[in-house]
Amino acid sequence: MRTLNLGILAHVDAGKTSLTERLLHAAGVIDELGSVDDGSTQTDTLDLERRRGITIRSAVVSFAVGNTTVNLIDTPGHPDFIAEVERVLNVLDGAVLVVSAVEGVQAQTRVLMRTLRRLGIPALVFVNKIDRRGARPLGVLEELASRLALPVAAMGEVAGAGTPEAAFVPHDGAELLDVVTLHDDALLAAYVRGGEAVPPARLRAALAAQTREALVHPVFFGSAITGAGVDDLVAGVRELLPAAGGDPGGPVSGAVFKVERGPAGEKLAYARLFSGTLRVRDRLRLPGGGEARVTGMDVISAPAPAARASVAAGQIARLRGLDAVRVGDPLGEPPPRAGEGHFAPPTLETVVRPARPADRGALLLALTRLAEQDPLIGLRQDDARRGLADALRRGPEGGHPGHPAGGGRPGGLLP
Ligand SMILES: Nc1nc2c(ncn2[C@@H]2O[C@H](COP(=O)(O)OP(=O)(O)OP(=O)(O)O)[C@@H](O)[C@H]2O)c(=O)[nH]1
Ligand SMILES: [Mg+2]
Repeated sequence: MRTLNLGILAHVDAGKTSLTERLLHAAGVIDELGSVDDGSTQTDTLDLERRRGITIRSAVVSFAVGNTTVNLIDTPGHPDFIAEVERVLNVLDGAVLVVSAVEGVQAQTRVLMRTLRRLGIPALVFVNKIDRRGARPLGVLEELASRLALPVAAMGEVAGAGTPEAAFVPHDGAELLDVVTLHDDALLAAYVRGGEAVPPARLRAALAAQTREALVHPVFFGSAITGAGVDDLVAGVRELLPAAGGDPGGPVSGAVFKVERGPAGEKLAYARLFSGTLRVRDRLRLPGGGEARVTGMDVISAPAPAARASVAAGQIARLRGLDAVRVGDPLGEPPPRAGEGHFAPPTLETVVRPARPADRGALLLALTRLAEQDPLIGLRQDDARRGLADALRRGPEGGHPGHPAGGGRPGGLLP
């Protein structure tokens, strides 16, 4: 089996979580389709996410298509939660950028796409909500090409846009030729010699090669709600995006992109391995000089995470035992894109005081846990004001967002 670590990214409300749900359903992982509006999806599991119908934390799910295991990471679209997206970007092999066929390209779409391109992450575009009144698939395709200056390859067109019957009609090969020959001189020469007789398989292979190099972004159209175009997107994910590489025999190198607490309060660290094989009971060096032992691990699988004795390069694991680990930490050798910040962090400082002084310890613990899950939150204790300052600080003062200097570490609270 090949593994593909795939991120779903978009502006707020574009339909990422609905699409994730639809993909799980299409892959047979879930029998019943959950809905964001009813608070019943697989990935929006926090109480606040369900009540508000928004995504706050990134969530990992997994499904298989053909010989590919896809680890899919649903991310929040609201700019306030950009830190979640930031860490996820470091572990992706590919991405699906979702754009609403009604609202079109938004400021956040531009921020995300620019970052994906800077990092050279291959990305497909899914123009969602073609069933909604006001859907304008051609206009959005044009916006992608002009406003984002994106080298796009429309993989088809929409029939009945703006109606519940809206359908995706895939292009046949001839229509893809124009885009693909732009970056493939050999193919262009074959085309010029032989007219339109370029075999579809050759065209598809050229498109896959160019997509993997992020030279071109194939654009699909569909609806997460009706399911239109979703099978074509799945085929595109399987055929056009690259599998995770990495040598399972090499030195261990990984990156933690999400931290959460289990039912008993134990820390669970989601990490992607880029190289090597990590086993239960292995000791790992952590940033800040400490060491920790992996006491258990799961891989994400349906219907529940599955315990494993080891994970290898390319895979995502949920690790136990790394009590001091923080989001963004490298594991073992520095991973590619280690410690890079991709977005300008928000700047805001706020003082938090317990309503009852006796709750001070509990408040400190809660804020410490918040800070360990969000790399952009730095926490410091301000005894002069007997308050806890929960500071979101930027670059030089706060250190790197992933490793805020001193005060950002739970252990480094100011006296
Ligand atoms: N008509 C229609 N509505 C959709 C479609 N996809 C999503 N929606 C609706 O759009 C709203 C937002 O959907 P979500 O899936 O939560 O969007 P999201 O991108 O995950 O939102 P955030 O995670 O909060 O950024 C919900 O009310 C969905 O029911 C679609 O294809 N068609
Ligand atoms: Mg969502």
